[in-house]
Amino acid sequence: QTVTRLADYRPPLYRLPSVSLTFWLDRQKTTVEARIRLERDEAVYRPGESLLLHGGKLALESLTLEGEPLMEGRDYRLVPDGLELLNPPVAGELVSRVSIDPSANLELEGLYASGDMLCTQCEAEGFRKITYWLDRPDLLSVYTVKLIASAADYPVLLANGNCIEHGTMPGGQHFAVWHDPFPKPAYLFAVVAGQLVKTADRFTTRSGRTVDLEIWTRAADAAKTGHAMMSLKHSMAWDEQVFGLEYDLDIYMIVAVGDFNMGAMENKGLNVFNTKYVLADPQTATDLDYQGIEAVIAHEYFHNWTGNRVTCRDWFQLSLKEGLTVFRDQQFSADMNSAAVQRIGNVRGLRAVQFPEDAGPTAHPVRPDSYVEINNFYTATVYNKGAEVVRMYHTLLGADGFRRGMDLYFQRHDGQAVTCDDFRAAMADANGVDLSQFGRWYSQAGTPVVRVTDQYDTETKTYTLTMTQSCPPTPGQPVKEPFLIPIAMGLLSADGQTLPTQLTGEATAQAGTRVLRLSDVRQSFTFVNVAEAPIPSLLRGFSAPVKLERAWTDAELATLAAHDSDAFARWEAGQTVLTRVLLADADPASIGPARTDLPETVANLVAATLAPFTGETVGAGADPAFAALCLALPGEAYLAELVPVVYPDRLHAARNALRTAIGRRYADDLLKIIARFTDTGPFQPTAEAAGRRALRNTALDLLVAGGNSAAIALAADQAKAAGNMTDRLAALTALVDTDHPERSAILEAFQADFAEDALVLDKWFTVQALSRRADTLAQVTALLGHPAYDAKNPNKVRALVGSFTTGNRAQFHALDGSGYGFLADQVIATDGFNGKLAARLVAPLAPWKKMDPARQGLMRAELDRIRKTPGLSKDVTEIVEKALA
Ligand code: DPP
Ligand code: ZN
Repeated sequence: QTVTRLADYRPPLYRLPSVSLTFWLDRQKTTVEARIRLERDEAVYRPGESLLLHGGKLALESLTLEGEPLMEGRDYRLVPDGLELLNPPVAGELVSRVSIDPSANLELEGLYASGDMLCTQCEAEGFRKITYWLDRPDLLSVYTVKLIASAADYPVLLANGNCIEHGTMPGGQHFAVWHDPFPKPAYLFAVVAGQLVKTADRFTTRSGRTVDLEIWTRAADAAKTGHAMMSLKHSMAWDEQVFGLEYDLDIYMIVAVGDFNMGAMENKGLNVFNTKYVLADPQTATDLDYQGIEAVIAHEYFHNWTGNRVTCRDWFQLSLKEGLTVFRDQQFSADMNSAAVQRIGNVRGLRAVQFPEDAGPTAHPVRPDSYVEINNFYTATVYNKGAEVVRMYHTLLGADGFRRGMDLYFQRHDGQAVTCDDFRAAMADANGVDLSQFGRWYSQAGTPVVRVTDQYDTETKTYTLTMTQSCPPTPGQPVKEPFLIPIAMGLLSADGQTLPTQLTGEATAQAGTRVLRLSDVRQSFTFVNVAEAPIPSLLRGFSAPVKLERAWTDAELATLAAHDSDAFARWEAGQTVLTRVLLADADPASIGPARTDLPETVANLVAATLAPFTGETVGAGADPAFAALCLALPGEAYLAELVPVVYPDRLHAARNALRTAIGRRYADDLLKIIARFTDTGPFQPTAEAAGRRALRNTALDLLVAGGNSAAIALAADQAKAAGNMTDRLAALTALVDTDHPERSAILEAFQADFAEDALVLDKWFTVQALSRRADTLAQVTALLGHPAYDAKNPNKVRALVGSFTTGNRAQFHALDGSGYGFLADQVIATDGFNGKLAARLVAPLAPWKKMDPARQGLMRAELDRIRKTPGLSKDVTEIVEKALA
């Protein structure tokens, strides 16, 4: 395996300032001509060096330099990675002609067919599958692209930038020429051709320019673009208001594509999106889908500045654009919806996916040091932990300081390809602070642990918090240096009042949340004039991606859950209560029947959460969305992070038993909530309305778990007839766990109702893959043969196979090894045509060392079987070898 290392970075030997591409588009045989201006960089080039132009799966038809044909062997050589120019000139025009077969491209990277359209995906290294090129993000060029195709088959021809010419040609052909004035790296290149219709709108920027907004879809989907368009306009306005960033081209296009490896792609002026993140209407999309669309539309739009205008020097810096852009889309969603609810959702996601990654065999720093296949580093660590790292600048410097840092970053680096260190330097220099220690967040992997002890002195009225930090070893990093950790905090009295905080040496006390900077391995913070022994509220808003431990008493947690001024901290205190019970119940030492009672700590928490919604009127300030989150038990993936040895069945059983107990004991209150929050008017996709639906459907889920027959009957009705997909799917999800006599008929009817809607069928596959019933793997295996299933379509594979292996932990980890065998079969089959998708699928097998001894051997055996498969992609090989190392 070839390893690429950050330490080996060299700037490109050549500049390619401009390129003209001509595409003769055809499904089976597309020809691409590239006219490239070559200019040697004498500061980098070493005499005698050849020039490697990257290329993969290209059939070379001709190659000339300054009009002279080049001869293989003498002038160039074809090598596995591309084409080597043996005596590259100081400067000149290189013209290549290659052909490619989009219909055979099932890896969905480069130029490929999706349905009857043609489209591209170039990030990270797909452009080399279109033409020979120096395919690296620090090589910026101006592109002019001519597309030629059958006017009947491909009436719409799109590329980056502005359309400067179009017309018809003999033989039923037509053409369009696109020019993008902004120099860009090849990974932002895009082309789309097909039978598409556009939904058009306009946005006027704050400087008064008009931008055409176009969302391109299949004709049947055009009616479902309204939410995406509105989200785009909100994003454009938000980026102007919050960061002073305005859009730069005259046109912004989004194309929805049904076959896509990722969520979406920020190609300059021509985003290509997975249909999942564009199309919505109330009958087919859930509240979660609406939120996902808003977030991803914003994310790709925000990339225009953080990613495109300022891009990455090399792929090790991926988090420079992704961590920053995820942070920006999170802030946007927080402003558009409930900030607390958004933050809790972000943290739940981080804990469910990134914490396990950081603790497993593929753990890597936010800025990795090496990779075999860069696609394996589009991870929760680079994206979501990267966003937490950016959030910490914001917490440490404040909103204004962060903005100053952003302004300086753009002032210094607009039009450049830069590093995470450049970003950190801009933040430090704009604020006159030293952020050198902060750099360890980029270079050290692993989730730090902060342990807190405290002491109150009644005599002197002082209170001392002592924090120690450590970080577990990760592959290649046995020892860690201390991090700079911002701890947002406050103090509460025993009855829940906010206490002012005054650190030793400070002249006055502060009222609200303050940020302590933990930078040493062990550090104490002493507060003076503390009237009584306080309850510390720590890591408010989840101010750092760490695990914080303190031995709160049950009474303290109840006070925090009821009274903390920070909503995240209130939620977190409740989660700690629930987590304690679940971990005790799942402890292998506590063999016994599943619980039927409810511990008082949990009962008090649930009662307090439900109370505002069960009286005559809803309590003032009570937020249904927040209540729904408080009633959601910690996920099994997160719980697994908290135990030394994982018994997935025990965690699952403990969680089920607690759900059931809550559903039984609070049946009356939960039924009242269902009645109170039953939607009567037309569907509104607002955060408020979504919050009411969330609380109502959480109540339904708990009641069904508790075996409540009225609720089960209601779930059946709602699954058949609810007027919106949120309620319908929630009911179906609850119902599929049961043995309701109509279960199969309802599932069949749902499938029939949406037989033409690929995205709803994805939900239908997922709902069955997540069923708690013991026959689920058999069902999933049968569904692989369903006519609506398509093993080549990433959304389908993720919906059925991925949902089962990541979302149905108890059955995936069945002790007979059937779940592991199933996944290995799917990985091997998928790897035959799409290594990128297969490498994502294999992840649940990787953390075998954390499992109980019986499962370890079974998982390992399947990893071994995958590794021995002939012709395995380097994508899967890299993950499997790390897992087995
Ligand atoms: N760059 C894309 C995104 O995260 C993923 N390929 O927006
Ligand atoms: Zn991104």
